[in-house]
Amino acid sequence: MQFPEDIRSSVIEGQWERTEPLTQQALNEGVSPSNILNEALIPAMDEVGVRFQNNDFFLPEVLIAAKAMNAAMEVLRPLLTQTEAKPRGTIVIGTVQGDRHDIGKNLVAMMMEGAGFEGIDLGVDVSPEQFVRAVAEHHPQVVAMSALLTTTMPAMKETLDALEQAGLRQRVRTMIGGAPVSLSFAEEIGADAHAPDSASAVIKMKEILKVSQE
Ligand code: B1M
Repeated sequence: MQFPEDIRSSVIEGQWERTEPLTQQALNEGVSPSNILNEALIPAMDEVGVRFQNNDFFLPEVLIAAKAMNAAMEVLRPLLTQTEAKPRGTIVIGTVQGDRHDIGKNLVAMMMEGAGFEGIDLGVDVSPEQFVRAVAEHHPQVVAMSALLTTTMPAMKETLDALEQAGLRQRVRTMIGGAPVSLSFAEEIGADAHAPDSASAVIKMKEILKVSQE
């Protein structure tokens, strides 16, 4: 197998039946899960995005590439979620209202779980009220929100406002992320942290909760 090219092309071409065994093979050959993610899977989805933007791909091609990406993530999941011994806290995570992109959010949730956090995953298209209910019910230390669309970024602010109105804002730290989301946007809306990718999301999470980085 040619790594990363074979996995990358199987995702771009939406050959999800190939992606799973190729991912397993790469692991068997000693490639680390993070290299599979960063050298094959994430660049493949970036390329799908470029082709979609250029009208070379349409929604069915994007959907089937996402299916291939998910097939690979299912292989990586047990490795990414192997927990460090000590429970570090609880996180409520979701993709904000109006947004159905969940690959990045799932990756962040897996990495958090792997770092010892308990993740309460609310899924996609999560309304501010659903976030508020989950915070009241689960008492997490952190609320983590993902958005992939510029049009859904305002839902992050709406969620922070809803937490404030419910009197819960001071009880939790908040983290936001997703391709269009920046640190300056986080500062603008008053989120406590921003992370550009899943690996730095874990580092940021430990920073804001002041738990050790090892
Ligand atoms: Co959509 N889509 N999509 N799409 N899609 C984008 C985001 C887009 C950039 C494509 C493009 O035009 N080039 C564009 C957004 C443009 C914009 O707003 N500026 C777009 C569009 C327009 C749309 C629709 C509106 C298309 C339409 O219907 N006409 C539609 C919207 C549907 C909706 O949500 N209501 C739509 C639909 C879809 C599919 C359903 C077909 C599918 C999603 C399938 C799924 O998620 N289950 C899809 C996909 C796959 C994409 C692209 C191609 C890939 C996204 C992805 O999974 N990347 C995407 C183009 C792109 O991003 N290059 C695109 C891989 C993933 C690992 O990366 O999600 O960025 P990402 O996550 C990263 C970081 O961002 C970060 O960590 C992750 C790992 O490093 N991160 C966080 C994410 N969340 C975080 C949270 C954190 C911290 C870090 O803390 C809490």
